[in-house]
Amino acid sequence: MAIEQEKCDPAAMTVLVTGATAGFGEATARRFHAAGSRVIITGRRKERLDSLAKSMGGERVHPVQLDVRDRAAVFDMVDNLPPAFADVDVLVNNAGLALGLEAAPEANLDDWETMVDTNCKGLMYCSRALMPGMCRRDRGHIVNLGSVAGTYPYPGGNCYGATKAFVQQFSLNLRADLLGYNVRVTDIEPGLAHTEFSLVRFKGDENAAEKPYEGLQPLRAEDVAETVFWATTLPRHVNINRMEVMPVMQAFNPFKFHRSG
Ligand code: NDP
Ligand code: 8X3
Repeated sequence: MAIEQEKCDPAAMTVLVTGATAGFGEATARRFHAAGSRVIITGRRKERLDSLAKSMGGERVHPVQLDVRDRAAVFDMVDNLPPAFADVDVLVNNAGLALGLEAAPEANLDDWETMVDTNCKGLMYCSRALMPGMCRRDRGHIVNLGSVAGTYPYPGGNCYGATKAFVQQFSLNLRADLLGYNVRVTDIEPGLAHTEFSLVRFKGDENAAEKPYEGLQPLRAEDVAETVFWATTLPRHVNINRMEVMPVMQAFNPFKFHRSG
């Protein structure tokens, strides 16, 4: 039996990126747009969306100011996409953040709630809003931005790592539920990458934000965008379930022991 090897043509795709105002999301939107895709760019900072759309020449781009934590706004956006952008082929669930690096007993509970609301609930809302259309058209791809922090624990990673473990398992469970449809799901799990992530984590403290990157070459936003682009343009019968991507200069912690005396 001949196996159909339909290559996914980026120029025929409509791609929705959450958190397209910075970092991976912006680089991903630019990567797809440069390849001819129609892109829906979303995020809370409207001036950034407008300037990104302008830099793309205003063609094949639809900016929507959106806070992914606002469930009604997510569904409203999907219901009101202009016809040329309505059939979303690729959802990149990228919007997310880490807040703080305190040990759990001292951590700020509001920060924990913001991470859960954004990284878990926002990703759930966007996925749930777009999946029915993908199933109806029997065509689609959901790419979630997980993290190595979802697999490997580190001090201060507490709630952030747990939200990314949710992303990993949610992605795999979506695969289970979408079996039978030509709808793919991929969890991309980057390691240390130089974006605004650290500035957000350390709440604007530029010195603290730069420390993790000192003396090494972290991933760049473009590196991660390329993995998203690669996974989504593979032939339609291929599903990348999970992909860990680290800088060469990053590896794993050894186990630690606390010894008394
Ligand atoms: P950046 O801080 O550079 O970008 C984060 C993006 O998320 C921004 O566009 C921001 O837009 C958006 N965002 C945050 N909160 C919301 C919200 N409530 N609603 C809508 N958009 C929101 O970080 P990165 O590009 O590095 O991070 C992107 C994703 O990758 C995140 O999920 C992060 O956890 C993950 N990741 C990052 C790694 C790293 O080392 N950098 C490594 C592994 C994973 P705006 O503020 O305009 O809303
Ligand atoms: C971001 C990578 O190591 O800062 O998800 O948690 S890390």
